[in-house]
Amino acid sequence: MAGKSVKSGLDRMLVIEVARVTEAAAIAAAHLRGRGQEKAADKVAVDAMRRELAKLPIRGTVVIGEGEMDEAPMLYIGEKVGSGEGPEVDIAVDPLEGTTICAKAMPNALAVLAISERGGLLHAPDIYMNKIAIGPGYAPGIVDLDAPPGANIEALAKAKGVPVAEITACILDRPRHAELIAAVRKAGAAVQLIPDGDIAGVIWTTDPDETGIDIYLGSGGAPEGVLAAAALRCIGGQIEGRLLPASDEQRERTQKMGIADVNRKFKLEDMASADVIFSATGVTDGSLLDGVRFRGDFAETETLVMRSRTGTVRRIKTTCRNVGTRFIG
Ligand code: VTB
Repeated sequence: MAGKSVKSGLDRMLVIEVARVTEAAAIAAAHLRGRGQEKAADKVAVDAMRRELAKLPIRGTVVIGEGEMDEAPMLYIGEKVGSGEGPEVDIAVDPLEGTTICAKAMPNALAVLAISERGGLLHAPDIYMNKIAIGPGYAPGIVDLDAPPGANIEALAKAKGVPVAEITACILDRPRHAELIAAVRKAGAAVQLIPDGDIAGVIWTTDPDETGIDIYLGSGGAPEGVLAAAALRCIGGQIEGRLLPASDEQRERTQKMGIADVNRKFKLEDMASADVIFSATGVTDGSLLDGVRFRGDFAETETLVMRSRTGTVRRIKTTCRNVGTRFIG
């Protein structure tokens, strides 16, 4: 029976299904905006995402999730999700990207999910990754993770045909980035610092006229790096990343996940190597997406959902019944 409905690859019908999943997580988390409760907000987003994933006609395996099985009760790496009928897919989730920004009701918290054909997403451990990303329209390799920041900024300005002073880099505001920030400014470019949320930071590079961001630089979570690569596979652009294991334990964990060379430089195609569908719904207002609006009995969401096979990018405004942290979509 299941065999009959199985299709190879990602059925385009899944686009709307996947959007439903991030909508549900965003609405749940939005109920806890500004409450100073990171963990609680994350938990309701995870619950909602898991509940919605269970309805999807897929045989899914979580490859980027809330953590290892022993540390995360739900959406842990390796967990099987979906109805159990349909294509075999891998799933990367960040039910609440920016738990702290949601807890503080600051801009750019998102609910994020990517789904790929089996084996299409890098199984990255939850450690840091050094990243560099730019938007579409540039020759491959014009920026390089291993080049000094100043050289990358200059190469990008040249390729864009603008003075270096017109380039802006987005960087996570962390003490560990002090040198990087100084080097970018010394090269003559501007720096936009963000408190959290580097998936959005990478996506901003795909539309510099709108966002003012040309390049993303610095270290953040490796899972967020894979999700950002999935987004760029759909929308265009370049990203490179290298894991930054900080201990023997992290090196071992990385190898256990199938990455033999922990120092390897990953390109977009290494992190998102097959067809993907990527979906993000705004939790708080941001420059990528509006956050959830509650209007009486209804909740309104904005979702960016894209599909790599066709490069179609959709923005979906949805109004659905507001049922607290639950969801009827
Ligand atoms: C980034 C950011 C995330 O983690 O990946 C960051 O995008 C990296 O970790 O929203 P540090 O906070 O330790 O720098 C998040 O902030 C999520 O925790």
